Amino acid sequence: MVTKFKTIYRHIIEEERKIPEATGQLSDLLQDIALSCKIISLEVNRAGLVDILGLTGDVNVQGEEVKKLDEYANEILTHSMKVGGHTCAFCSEEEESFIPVEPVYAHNVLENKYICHFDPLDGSSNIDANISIGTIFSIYRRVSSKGPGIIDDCLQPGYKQVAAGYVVYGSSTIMVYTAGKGVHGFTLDPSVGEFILSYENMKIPERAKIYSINEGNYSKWSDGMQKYVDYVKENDKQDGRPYSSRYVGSLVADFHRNLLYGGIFAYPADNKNKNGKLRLMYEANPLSYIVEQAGGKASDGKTRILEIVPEALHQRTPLFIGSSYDVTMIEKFLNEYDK
Ligand code: AFP
Repeated sequence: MVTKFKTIYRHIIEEERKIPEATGQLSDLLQDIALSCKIISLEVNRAGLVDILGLTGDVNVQGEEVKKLDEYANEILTHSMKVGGHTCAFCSEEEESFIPVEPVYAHNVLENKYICHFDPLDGSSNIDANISIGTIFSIYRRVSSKGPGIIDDCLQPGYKQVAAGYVVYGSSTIMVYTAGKGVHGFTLDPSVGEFILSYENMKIPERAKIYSINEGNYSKWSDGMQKYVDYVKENDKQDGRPYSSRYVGSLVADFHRNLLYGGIFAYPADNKNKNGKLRLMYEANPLSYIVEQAGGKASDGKTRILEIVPEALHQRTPLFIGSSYDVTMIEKFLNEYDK
């Protein structure tokens, strides 16, 4: 049970103090991201008023252009990366290519030793219906030595992440992150504007109660995939089946619920999309790092997601992520029926 108030800032700093050689750069970068997400959260909460205060593309009463929320979120994070002094490059799901960053503090090349990937507003098609959406981020150490980052810095396999996290803009705004020492969640208290520790050392139940998948795609799936979904719906009380079905269609929201209650999220390949829909660098890798830190598992059906060597920034991958028992079970079904 959490008994005392701890802000995300204090938590990050306390974690950093446990590592004697830490320079504080990662802590600063995480804090920049937390601040950006607080700003995005404010705007997400006002989304329902856009039609009243002015449509996107309009000029509002302050003479500012009303931006689409995903563009707004992208601009906030982009600004934070450019001026923060901690990244040598960053990659946004909204941008075609990576963005190299000139060192802000030219006297100290160590200042910009990180790379950040982010999906500024995932699930943005849900905004108009007031359904939870999220920001996802992931941080790597640069492999180049100095100056603005290069593509090799940005295309590293997921096991090289040093931190990852997400923010759900839901009934509350919650930020969950890992820096390789457990997964911790913080709820935004809007009255004081602070993320307060609300879930310490999160662990995903080993076995799922919930399956999350867009079942409208059933007829396009492989035999193995169809048989797995038939299996979780079978009546076997002793084995805990049928599972409940929950699918928001907003990855962060589906993932967060499954992390808390135990669940399996699947976005498989189908006969139209051979690599599924989700993006390795912006969605699959960060959530896979988090789920493993929480005791769960993530796979593309054959390979551990974190071991996939990326070839392109926007590469897609099938994704099976959540309670470890269930990810292993899907792998077995795919292996047995999809020769
Ligand atoms: P959008 O950002 O285009 O809404 O996509 C959301 C998403 O990438 C992810 O958040 C969902 O899990 C997934 O797509 C839902 O995809 P389907 O609509 O095909 O089920």
